[in-house]
Amino acid sequence: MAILDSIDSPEDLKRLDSAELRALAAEIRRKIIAIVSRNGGHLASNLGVVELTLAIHKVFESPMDSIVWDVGHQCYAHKIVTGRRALFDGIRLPGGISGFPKRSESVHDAFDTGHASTSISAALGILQAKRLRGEPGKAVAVIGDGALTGGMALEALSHAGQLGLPLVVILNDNKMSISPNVGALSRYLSVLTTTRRYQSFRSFVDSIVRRIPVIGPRLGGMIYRGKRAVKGLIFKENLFSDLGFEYAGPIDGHDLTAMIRVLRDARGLDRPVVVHVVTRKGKGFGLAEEDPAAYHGVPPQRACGGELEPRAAVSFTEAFSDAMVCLGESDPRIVAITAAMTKGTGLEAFKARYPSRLFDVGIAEQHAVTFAAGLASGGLKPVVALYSTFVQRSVDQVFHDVALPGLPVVLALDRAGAVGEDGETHQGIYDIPVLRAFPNMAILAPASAVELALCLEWALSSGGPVALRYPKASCPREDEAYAAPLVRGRGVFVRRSGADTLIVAMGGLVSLAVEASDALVRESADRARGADVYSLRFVSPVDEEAFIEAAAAYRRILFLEEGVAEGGACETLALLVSRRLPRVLASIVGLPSLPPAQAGRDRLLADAGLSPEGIAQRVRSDAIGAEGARIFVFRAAGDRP
Ligand SMILES: Cc1ncc(C[n+]2csc(CCOP(=O)(O)OP(=O)(O)O)c2C)c(N)n1
Repeated sequence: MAILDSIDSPEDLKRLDSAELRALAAEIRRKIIAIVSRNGGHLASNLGVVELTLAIHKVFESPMDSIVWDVGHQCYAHKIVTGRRALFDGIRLPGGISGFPKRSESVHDAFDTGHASTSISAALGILQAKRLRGEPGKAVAVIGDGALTGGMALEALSHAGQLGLPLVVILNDNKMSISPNVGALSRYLSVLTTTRRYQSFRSFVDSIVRRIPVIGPRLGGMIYRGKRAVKGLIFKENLFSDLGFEYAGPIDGHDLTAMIRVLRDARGLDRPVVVHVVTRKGKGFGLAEEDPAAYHGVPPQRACGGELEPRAAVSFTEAFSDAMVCLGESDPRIVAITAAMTKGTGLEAFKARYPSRLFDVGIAEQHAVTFAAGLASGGLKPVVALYSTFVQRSVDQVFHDVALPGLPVVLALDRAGAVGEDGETHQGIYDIPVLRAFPNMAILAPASAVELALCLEWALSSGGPVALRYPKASCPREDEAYAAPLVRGRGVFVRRSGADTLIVAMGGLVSLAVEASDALVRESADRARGADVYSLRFVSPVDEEAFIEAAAAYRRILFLEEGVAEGGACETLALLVSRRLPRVLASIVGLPSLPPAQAGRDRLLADAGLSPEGIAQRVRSDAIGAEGARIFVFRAAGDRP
């Protein structure tokens, strides 16, 4: 019988010896590889922390001790040993367990994560709460060297050093973010890990300094300061000890015995401690060890033993990538900024072509945006490529440093709209309500590869702040309308045949509306029963007069919002229609504020009524606006009332 079959809770690990734990680690790795190959998910990060997870659960007493996983993408072994072994098969599938920690899923998931660099703040808060409530237990933050580059992590280290609570920070250092880690902090960690001799020398000096006698409080204070000065002279600095942490490491993160020993010591301390663990991303799976970036996240059904899946049509990300390389050629002022997502945002080609004009700032979206604002003030044309969900980190920077002063910064927001299996933390559905409220900000939503390139070109020459948002999807077949020159605030008709109904769509929804419209044309010879399609192009600002002129000929307007329905751009346009064209019935279909967890993009869209069939059905059923209200927002199942 496999050892894993007997692990129903972390308690079951306590009775295993080192050899059994090692065997268990191998079993867990096999399970992760098998399930991730089928369901998709974060492979390399999870394979790297199997021993670390077992050591943590061997030493700490979860749930009394709270373990917070930063980002949370590396929690698979944790899920497997905390009572979710059987459920693991359904990870990331609709109705299955999440690929990230969820308090609603298990008492062992101390905090919900998904976005990086929150673990130290959260674990510190949890520990402080335990202390104030007189509850027992420790708190552990497990943070990668990538996530440590985020400003929040550094803010939290500073606060933890001040509070002095016995927080355990486990730094999982694999030298990788998604791609190789960047920045001076990463370089600093390398110095700590590469100079192992420094460590033994340090403990030697520590033991000598400790032997200096302490006599009386005043003298003691002097000697303490003296000790620090002696150590300071010899070691120059250790960032963590200078911030008030004990520092243990670097430890081989695949050596269970060593880790268990050090973590036991760390658990016994009454001060904050950083345990620096060195792991290998992708450990135990050759392809992932060789190319951890390619196996950071893998799509469902990718054969982990072999080749990558052949690519279908060009994706919006690839279209952005091509457009950046092309426009970069003609204007050397164009520079690109990414927050640890060179690959995900499609900037690898730009980096290869113009290496000095690509800035990977680490997982530091806030800095990325203000750095770009600085570049723009200095006369360059910065494009900050982020996922829509991660621009949320830098909302104030977008407002204060870009929008308000009207600086020409382009935000290229990938994964806008419904996002698949990563779940609710990664949805790209909130950027429109947030960004459209800001002054001077234009928001563009291209419907195709050609239109994306036009939009980027327009954005770079507009002289003001522009967000360009596009989905994680394949680009549709081109249409003449997509290639029409851009005019500020104006959209274009993509289908126009004199139907009764106008579908007003944006970005990735335009081609779905076109499919719906074409299907309606095929099924009825009566043109009036079909639907024309208008692509907004500009989510904001909208040229109201031009829009009213376009809308005036219709009896009904169906707005499709590629984001949350409420607070979106369509709501404002529907109000405009009700004011200016009172006989026209308007309704809005958009995404709910909390879409179902971890369903694929197509399923999320279909659930919300945004599939081509759903859109066509809405037109056919004549339900648009029929409920008696002038503006009707269709609610999807699961949306809040
Ligand atoms: C705020 C934020 N920005 C970007 C990401 C995307 N992201 C997910 S994992 C990851 C790299 C994390 O690196 P590290 O913390 O070192 O963990 P590893 O995968 O190497 O174990 C990034 C950039 C994110 N989750 N949150």
